[in-house]
Amino acid sequence: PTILNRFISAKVNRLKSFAVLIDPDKTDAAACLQLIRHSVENKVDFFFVGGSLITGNTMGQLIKLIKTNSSIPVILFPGSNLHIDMSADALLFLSLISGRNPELLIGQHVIAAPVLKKSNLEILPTGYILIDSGRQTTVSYISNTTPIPYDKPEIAACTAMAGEMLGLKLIYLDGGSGAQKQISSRMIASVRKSVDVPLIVGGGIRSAEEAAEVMEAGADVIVIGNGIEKNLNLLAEVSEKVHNYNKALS
Ligand code: 1GP
Repeated sequence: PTILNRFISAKVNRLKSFAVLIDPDKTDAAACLQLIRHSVENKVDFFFVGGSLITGNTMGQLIKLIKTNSSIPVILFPGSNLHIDMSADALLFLSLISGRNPELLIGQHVIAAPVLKKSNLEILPTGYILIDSGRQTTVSYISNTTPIPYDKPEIAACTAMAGEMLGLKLIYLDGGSGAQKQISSRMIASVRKSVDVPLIVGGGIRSAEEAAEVMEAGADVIVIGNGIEKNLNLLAEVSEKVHNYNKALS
């Protein structure tokens, strides 16, 4: 099945998935190999690779390392059209619908489209919604957009609804990497009940308990980057939560 179908069928069956975000700037080959091994052992569902600002030139090598050591799908999470790598499996084709910066709503997409059309990457049309997480994150600075206020779930819900009506296939609610706090359960629940498409949630999740809250509030896919960079044990702890949740359903 395609990756999009994996997202959809998990959502329909109320199963949760776990994505590990790897920022190519923040890892060296040895650390990355360790992370890949832990991810395989703990049955991580997806790797997201990318970031809003990438300063090095190691993304290709990183994806190659993942590909030679695991069969976990690699999904690009690009900050711009410079962050496209053909060796990945899929690309979150992000439209930053919480913002009013036309470049990130459609501009970069027009430039990337002919290249993507010829590629083997699976394109995942994604409504990307940034939420204010208590402090300015790299993504809000670089994207030059105002995130949705933390305590305005109705704005997030209406934004997600509009994204779905525009035909976007996934919604990604993000507090931004290194967010001070995770997105509130109230907001996640409100978005969840407003749309049918799979819901990805990330930003600032630093414990298995926080991951469980996000999952229980209605996220279909949980994304963790920073928390695992700082504490590799979190990977196994979150995986266990996700798998126990899924087991309890069956
Ligand atoms: C950021 O959602 C991701 O775009 C993950 O955030 O690095 O804070 O886990 P963290």
